[in-house]
This record gives sequence, structure tokens and C-alpha cells, in this order.
Amino acid sequence: MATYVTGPHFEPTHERAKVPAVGPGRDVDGFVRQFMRELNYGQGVSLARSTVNDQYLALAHTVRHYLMQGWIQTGKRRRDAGDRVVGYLSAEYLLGRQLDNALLASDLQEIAREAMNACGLDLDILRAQEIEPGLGNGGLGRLAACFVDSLATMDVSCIGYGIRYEYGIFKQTFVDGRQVEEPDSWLALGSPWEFPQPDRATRIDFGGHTETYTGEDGRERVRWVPSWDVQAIPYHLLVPGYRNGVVNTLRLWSARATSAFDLQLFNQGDYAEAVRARTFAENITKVLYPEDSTPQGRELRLQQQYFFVAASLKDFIRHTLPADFDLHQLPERITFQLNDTHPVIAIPELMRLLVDEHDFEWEQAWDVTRRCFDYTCHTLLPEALEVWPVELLGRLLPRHLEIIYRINEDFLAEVREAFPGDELRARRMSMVQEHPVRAVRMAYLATVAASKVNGVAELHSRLLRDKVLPDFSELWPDKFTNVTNGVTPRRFVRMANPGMSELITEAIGEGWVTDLERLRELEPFADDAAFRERFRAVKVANKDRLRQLLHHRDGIELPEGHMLDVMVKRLHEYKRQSLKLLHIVSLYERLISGEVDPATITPRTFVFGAKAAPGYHMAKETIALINAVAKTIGEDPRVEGRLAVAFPANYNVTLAETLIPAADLSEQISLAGKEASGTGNMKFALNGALTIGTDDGANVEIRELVGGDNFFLFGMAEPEVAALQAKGYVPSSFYQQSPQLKRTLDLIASGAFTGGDRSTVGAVLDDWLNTDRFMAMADFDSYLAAQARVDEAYADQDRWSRSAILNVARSGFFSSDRSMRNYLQRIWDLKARS
Ligand code: NBG
Repeated sequence: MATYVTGPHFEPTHERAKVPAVGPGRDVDGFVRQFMRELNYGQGVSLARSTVNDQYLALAHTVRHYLMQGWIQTGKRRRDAGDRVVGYLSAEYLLGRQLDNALLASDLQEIAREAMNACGLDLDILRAQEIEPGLGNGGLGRLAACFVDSLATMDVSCIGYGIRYEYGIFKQTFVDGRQVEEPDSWLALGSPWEFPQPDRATRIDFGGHTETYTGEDGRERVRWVPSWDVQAIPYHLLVPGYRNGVVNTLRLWSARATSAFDLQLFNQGDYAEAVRARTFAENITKVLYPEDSTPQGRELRLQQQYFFVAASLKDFIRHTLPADFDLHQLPERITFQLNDTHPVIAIPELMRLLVDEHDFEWEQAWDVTRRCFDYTCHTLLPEALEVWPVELLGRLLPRHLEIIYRINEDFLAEVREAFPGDELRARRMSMVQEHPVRAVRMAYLATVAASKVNGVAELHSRLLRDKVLPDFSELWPDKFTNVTNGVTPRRFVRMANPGMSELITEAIGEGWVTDLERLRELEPFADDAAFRERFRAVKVANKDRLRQLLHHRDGIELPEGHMLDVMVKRLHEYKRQSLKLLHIVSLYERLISGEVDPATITPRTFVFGAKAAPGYHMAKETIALINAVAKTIGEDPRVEGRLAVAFPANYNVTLAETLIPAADLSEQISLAGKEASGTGNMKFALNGALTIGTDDGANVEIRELVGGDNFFLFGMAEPEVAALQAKGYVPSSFYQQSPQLKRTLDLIASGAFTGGDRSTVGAVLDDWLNTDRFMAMADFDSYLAAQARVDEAYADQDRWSRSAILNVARSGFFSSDRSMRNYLQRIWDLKARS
């Protein structure tokens, strides 16, 4: 124990008796003392002279102290036990702020608040100082963060491997309503939550060529002769479990040049050339790829992918396993989960390590490799399934390309044996596509190598089996399974919605935080008028909180007393922010045309939050149009107090935490068959918002669980979408048939939202009427009818609150703890300790 002492070394003797041997005292006094020490000796300032950033950093370091003992002990316990580890390989972790979560996990919220008060500081001001690490684009990265939270809370041994991007997801601002991207320098003011380990750096090779040679045993062998390399430096982040003393690890890799710069050149005065190599190497982890579901064949992206998985595999084998470990037993010590296709290059990398560096026979290596990997697919859009041109792979990773070819050859032999004479099938299933360019289909490689392949919601897993990978599911029906996504109740309920959490705990005890199905016990309270009243009061308070935040953050003034109708998620055509926009415009049109008296409608505020990939033209046009509509409506006295549209810039995890608990209505309106799961939908339901949604992704399961009466369903189901597609979809025919749609589009076309300028909306209208790939026109009437049902339901506040409470009570299934239990059972064959 004594070797782990990190706590105070100069406590007054009488105090020392009170505090535990390790770590600072768990009381206000102990906290204050540790904080002052961090401020004085860590930041090097007095309290009087300190800035808010100094105070925040000192506070973060203080809280970190309380986690250290758990972290060290967890690591030791796991090593001693020789645990099988879940190696979660993910190019993205959208973590959100660390301070709040660390305080919650270690049960220090109250102590910290009082301690800061005692120092004359306001905890909320310090919390607001933290810039969240935005190391992910959207749902996929946030899911990874929820999963590691759950694994720590369930005391499952997990290392989350990823990339320490110097710049995370861009910071969005609006200029004249148009999106402008700014770099997200989340590290600029210090990064108190990470532990660099430069002494554990490892070299990662790239480029060059391969050579064959005869080994000492007379066997033909292959050697990769790379042409350049970089260093991978690991940074540790702590992943605390909820009040169980467990702290798991995220291991994120940062790139450094192998020789910092060429000293000779530097001495000769050629500074630029001297640092060129360094810049080149360090570019690898410079920025997060902003593409979401629309990957582009970018060389740097492949470099990032190989960089982090190669570093992770090497590191696990060298540093986590005992030195004399027999790699034939590797599957007994690790199970790598491939989070989408980004880390799939790990498969040929493990083959290379085993065959080229550890002298395995090919078949043996393949057997070990297959047992080490499982693959999760997160999409249904064909363009989001990564392929890497053979030319690029051969240039960057020549040995890996050879290995992929060999894996493919063996695999196709298996296919031909199973389906003799079916050459078309073999060609369809090949990991190497020939058109439009020769390229490796990473999803196929993953599917072949993985023990299990899963989708992320029931519907998605079914479509994955039947439509995306039908040949593979025919060959290996047992390989395919489903795990419906989930979200962590710690961050997204307990932390984000303290008012509702208190109410729930008062009603059913606090066990729900780690056993979310217990929310069921709330069901009877839906019929309790006093409870409903209090539930509504919490919503009102949450809306106030949001109003204050948006006032300070964005200068947006939200009206009071409105229904809050929220659509937050990445901007993508398949998600159909445009359909939401058309609803708003149609409502506005009916009010200003006199068809409907503004005084008779339910006052509504629509809130959007969405980033568009910088190169995604249609998405950016949609943002501009939403902002234009928001502005016009905001300035129109005819609808004042009845209708408002707010679009705060830079939607992120931090904003979500205040926005979601305030929402009444959750918009989940993707075209059926396109949203793999969605996880925002779960967060809203768990915070007592009702969903208006299509039969898509996890909406299907939400509706099943909360009940059709408490969910507003609309639009085509997936088979109808497929049928309409097959028949030939003509969006303009809907324009002709639906008077409401016509009036709505005509108003936009008239330039009513663009200062009379018709040209700026031309491209968007043209797309809606002539292409409309995601069939917003076809679902428009049905969407409006569902919105009318929303108004009707909302008018009866008692009924609405009942539904909202039932949404909470019946959504316990959507905890990421349950998702993790499913992975443990269906995929990893592991047991949780708790
Ligand atoms: C996203 C899906 C979402 C899903 C998350 C997490 C990608 C490639 N996919 O529907 O679009 O909820 O993954 O599974 O980001």
C-alpha cells in the first residue's frame, strides 16, 4: 500500500489520524487543503492572484487525486488476476466534460461545492471553464464513451484504445446564418485529466516494401522493410466507475516524430526543412476527421487508423501481457471490439505480428486472430462502408495488403466450396472490389475475421443481415447478432437532470442509477396527480436552466411557457432536418395566411442543434435555411409569443446535458431504414420527452416499450420505403398532391426567408422536388398529421405528464449497462463482476 501514497505529506499530526492512509481526506477540510496545495504548488499562484483557469485546473487535479488510488488498485487487481480484457478499439470517444462526471462517480459533488464555497469560489463557474474533449463526431463516439463508463461501473476489465486528436470536432459558429468551422483547441488551457507516458512510446512503421527470405528453419518468410516511421506516445485518461472504486483506462495515442528534427539542417539554418519531418509525423494525430457517415478516401485517415491500432496491439502484447506470455493463448487474455470499420486494419496487423514477428504458421495465426476480434457495424448507408484503394494500401502498408489478399484467397476458396459453381457469389463476397477502383472492402474483411458481427438496434441488425451482408449471413448465420445501443444513466440522467433524479430517488430509492430497469417502479406514479405536478415543475425548472444557459452562451432569448420541440444530432440528409424545417414553415404559413389564428395554437419553440461536415454542401445549405427561417419568424410580430426557432451554434455533449432534460418533444424523424439506432432518442425518452418519430432504428424499440399511446409515429415503414423506391420515386408528385406541401414550398421559393432573394434557395428546392433521396416529401403529410396529434395531446397537460412519466419508467432498457451485459453474453463470453 505504502508505495501508492499520493496523498498529503505534511498534514498536521492531529489531522492525520482522520484521513485514510492514501489520498486526501473525504471531507470539506481535506478537500480544501488539497485544493489549496494544487493551487499554490501545482499552479504556482495564491488564491488571491489566481485566474478562473488556475482554479479550475487546481480543482481538476484535486478531484483526480481522489481517483488515483482506485485507478492504481484496479490496474493491479486486474494484472494479478490475469483478467481477460475487453480492448475497445475506437477512432472516436466523445467524452464530454470530465469534472462533473468525476465528481459524480466519486461522490464528491457536495464536498466540492462546499469546499469551493469555503474558498469563496463558485463551483459552477469553475465547471464552466472546462472545454470538453470532443474526440468524436457524433453518436458513434458518444456510444464508445457510454460503453466505457458502463464497463467501469460493472467492474469489467476494459482498455479503451483510441486517438488523442490535438483538435477534436470543430467548433461551429454562424456568420450570416452560415456555418463556419473553427479549430477546437481543447488542450490550449491545460489538460488536467490526462497522463502522458512518453517512456512507453512505441514506433509505428509505414511505407516501403516487402522482401521474402528463407528463415533459419528453412521456411519461406516475409519481411516488411518500411520507409518511414513515427512514435506513438500513450496518454492515459481515467474512466471511473460509479461509486465502486473501479477506475479503468482510456489509452489514447499521440504521434511524434522519431527524431524531433534534423539538428544538422537546423544548425545550417534551414529551420523549415528541419522541422518538416516533425510536422509531417505529428499531423497524424492533429485533427479528428470531420466526416460523419461520408468518409472520403483520405490518406491521412488511413494513417490515423493504422497508427492507433498498431500502437494498441503492440502495447498490449508488450506491456500488458507478462513478458513470457505464449501468444497462442492470446484470445484468453483479450477480446478486441472493432467499433465500426475504422480499426479494421488491426486484423492484418495482428496476422503480421504473429506470422512475421512471432513465427506462427499462417493457419495458427488465423485461428488466434479470428478468436480475438468482433465487429460492430453502425450504418446502413452504403457510402459509409469504408473501402481503401489498393493503390493506397500498397503504398502505405504493403505487407498488410499482401496479408489481406491471402485472407481473401483462403476465404473465397471456402465460399467456392460451400457454393460450388457460384462464381458470381464469390465475386460479390470478395474483400476486394474491382470497380470503380480496385479497393479493399473493410466491412467484408471485418465480417470474415470477426467471431461475431452485430448491428446496433433490432431493425438495423436485421437489415444488416438481410440487405447489407446477405451472402455472409447465409454462409455464417450464427455469426450475426444484435445489441441495441444504450446510454449511460449516470451522465445523461443523474448528472444532467438532478431535479428529476431527486424526484425518482425519492419515489423508488437510488438503485436505478446502476440498475435502470428499476425505473419501472415509477409506473404507478404516473397516476399520482401530486407526482405529476412535481414532475412538471422539474421540467419547468429545466427549461429555466436552459433559458439562462442560452442567454449567456448564445445571446438567445427563449420565450417562457412554450412547448419545447427539439431536434439535435449531426446534420445529414437522411436524418431529415429539412422535414422538420418544412413543418415549421408550414405552421408559419398557416398563421400568416390567416388560416389559423395564432392565439389558438400551442405556443412552441423549436430548437435545433447540428454540425454539418465541412465538405457537405447540402447539409450546410440546410443550416443556412434553418437560420434564415429562424430569423424571419423571430422578427415577425404576427407570430410573436406563439412561435420561435432557436439554433444555438456548436451543439456538443455539454449543451446536450442542459438541452435534453428541458425538452418536451423529441424529433427522431429519419427515413425508415436509414438510422442505424440513434442514441439521442433514448436520452430524450429517459428525460421525460415524448418522441415523434418514424419506424426506424431504436425508435422501434422505444415505441414498443413506452407504448403506442405515448409515442407519435408517422411516415413510411422500411418495406414501404423499399417499395416506393422500387416503383420509382417522384418527389414532385407529392408537391402536386399535397396542398399544404405546395404552399410551404412556394413560400420558401418566394424568397420570404431570404430577403426576397429566390436564387439562394434554388438549389435546395431543386433537390427536394427532383431528387429528395430521403423522401421527405413523401412523409410530409403524415408528419404534419402526427404533429397535430402532438398539439392535441399537449393541450391536456395531465395526459402529457402521464405519458412523459411512462416514457421514463419504461425506458430503463436503454441503459448502456444493459448493452454491455448483452455484449458480455452474446459476443465476448465474459461475466461482469457486478
Ligand atoms: C452511428 C449511427 C447511429 C448510431 C451510432 C451509434 C455512425 C457511422 N453511425 O444511428 O448513425 O446510434 O452510430 O451506434 O456514426
